[in-house]
Amino acid sequence: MLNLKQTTSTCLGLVAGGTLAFSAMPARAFSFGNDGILFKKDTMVDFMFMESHGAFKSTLSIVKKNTPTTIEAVLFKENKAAISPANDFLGLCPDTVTAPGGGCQNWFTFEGGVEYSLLLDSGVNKPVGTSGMVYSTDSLNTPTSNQAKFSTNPDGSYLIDFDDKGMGPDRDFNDFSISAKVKSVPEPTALAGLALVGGVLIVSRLRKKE
Ligand SMILES: [Ca+2]
Ligand SMILES: [Ca+2]
Ligand SMILES: [Ca+2]
Repeated sequence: MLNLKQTTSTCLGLVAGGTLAFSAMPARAFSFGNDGILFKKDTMVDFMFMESHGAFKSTLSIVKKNTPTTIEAVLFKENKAAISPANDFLGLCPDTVTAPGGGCQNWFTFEGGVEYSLLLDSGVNKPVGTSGMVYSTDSLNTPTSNQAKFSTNPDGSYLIDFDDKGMGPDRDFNDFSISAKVKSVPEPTALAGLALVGGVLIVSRLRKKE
């Protein structure tokens, strides 16, 4: 009987802790989209270059929101503007685009509590003199505009498609495309699962003792 009480209280403690952590968590534990990139804790994100379809020779970097022209890290760089004008200036890795160290993948550890954005710099844009820089965070664009589309893949990773504003804002959102996988952030579903497992454990143990 003593053993049962100990087991039960341990399980209840586990469930209570799990439920508390779950309910204390906001609907989204982090921001990763057009409102900005912000994690509570230091978080690593893996990036993969998909393809580009823009006439410019572009570079994709990470910046802090408060210092949007200071490059924290270059993720991917077009070493040549495109393979050819065919297929809306198709660019592929490693043919025309690579991470700075070569390869088609890169990663960055975002500091917890610091707001970041992705920056696609296409150099001198059209019309000439217009900034060729577009940000994934809408409010950093001048004037404020949406230049990157975030969508979610079935495996939970993100697809990010940029429109570089070149040749006017044609809104094609294919000028530079990457995928991003957020690592080491506990998912609310995992915590809910833990609470559920704990609950099932109690019920089954109580039944065994009956
Ligand atoms: Ca290009
Ligand atoms: Ca475009
Ligand atoms: Ca394009």
